[in-house]
Amino acid sequence: MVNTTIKTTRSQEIFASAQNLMPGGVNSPVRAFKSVGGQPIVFDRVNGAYIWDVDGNKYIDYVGSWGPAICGHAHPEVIAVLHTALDKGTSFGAPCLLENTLAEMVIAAVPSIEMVRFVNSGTEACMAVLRLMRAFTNRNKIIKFAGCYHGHADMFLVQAGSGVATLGLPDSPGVPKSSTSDTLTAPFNNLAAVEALFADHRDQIAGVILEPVVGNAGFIPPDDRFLTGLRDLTRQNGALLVFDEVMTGFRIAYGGAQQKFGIVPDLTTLGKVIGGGLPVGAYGGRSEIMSMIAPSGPVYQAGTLSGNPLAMTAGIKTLELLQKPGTYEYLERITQKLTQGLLQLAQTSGHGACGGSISAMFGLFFTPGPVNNYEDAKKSDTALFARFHRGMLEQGVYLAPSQFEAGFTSLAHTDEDIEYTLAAAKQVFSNI
Ligand code: KE4
Repeated sequence: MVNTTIKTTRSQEIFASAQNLMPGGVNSPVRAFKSVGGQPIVFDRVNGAYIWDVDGNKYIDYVGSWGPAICGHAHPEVIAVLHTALDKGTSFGAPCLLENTLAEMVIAAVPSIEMVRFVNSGTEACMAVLRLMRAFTNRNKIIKFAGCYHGHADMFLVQAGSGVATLGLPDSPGVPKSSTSDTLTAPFNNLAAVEALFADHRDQIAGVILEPVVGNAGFIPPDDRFLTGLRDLTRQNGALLVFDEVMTGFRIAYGGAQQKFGIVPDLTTLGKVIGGGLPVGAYGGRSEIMSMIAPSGPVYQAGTLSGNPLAMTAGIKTLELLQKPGTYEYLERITQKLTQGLLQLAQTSGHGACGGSISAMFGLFFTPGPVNNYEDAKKSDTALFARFHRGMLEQGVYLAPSQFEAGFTSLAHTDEDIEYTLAAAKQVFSNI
């Protein structure tokens, strides 16, 4: 499996024609390798910890479809139940028992969730939760954190204005100022900045939304008092605390980051893992808040394929597999082994690096660090990261194609896979 120079002829052909068919040749920007350069890889199939490209190259996969593949790709038990479900049709557009079953599992697992609504993506979940926050508090402003990603809805596509206490400025063409003017931004892990925003906008802030462990600026865990501090500040100011656990849900722990850190938000968004690789999102929280959602309440949200029987089926089986004893201990062990090994190799080869892992989520920054927020993360040597990414690809290891993404392991990754990855990294670090 050791690739010295991977053959990418077929990838190049397919990607060249893709560029004439879809913007940038992709259906999601990060897949185009823009931040690591070089030929994007076109893939053909996945299984367990591995992914194969259209030229037949095999890679150990640490992207895992950006989170859903926590049990390993194409888990035989997930595939089997999907085959059975398929014979009953692909979509009902009407209530089905599977929605009850997955809802009961999510409610039983996630401390903040008494009632849940399924949608089709994390973006949809975050859009809906924002509307709900505003309706429940009758306030319009929200606080998010620089570097945190909550999907591509207008209200979240902001950059902090000059300083950190000003209103959000659109971060993309097509996003009107009116959509972002109520979005305030603060640095992650900075309680004082949040306190200042509450003081400057007293009684106007509906809530605070964050990735409790950041994965979209690279991997940035919360400081010890940060989550507790946000819980206190939101309560003191009559605002809601929202954990966007689309990435961390059922990955950091079975009950998500909120179970791991013992902080119960008012609302939670989910996605990825709970659909077992099929399109899914969800938002949930206290019944008092969720009952405002149509048709039980006035806050409108809807979706043709929400609660889709195939996504529900894959999600149910995935969560059943994750309930097995020893799951999270295994994920913690192999991910620590990987991350600590990579850090040690980077440092002994003279590259400044920092990073870490929690359960099956990890990250590595090419900067001495520490990295406590997005500003720190941006000090990373992204050119070095790009050379590392390409080198590892040549060695048959597929890492997320951006310094500002997290890495994902699965129950299918073995000690041998980790040891192979570390041997490959040793070789790559010596060459870059
Ligand atoms: P989706 O709309 O992509 O299902 O979810 C949006 C979202 C919301 N919240 C968090 C914390 C997320 O991580 C995401 C999506 N994550 C990215 C990974 N950086 C998806 C990969 C992509 O955009 O292609």
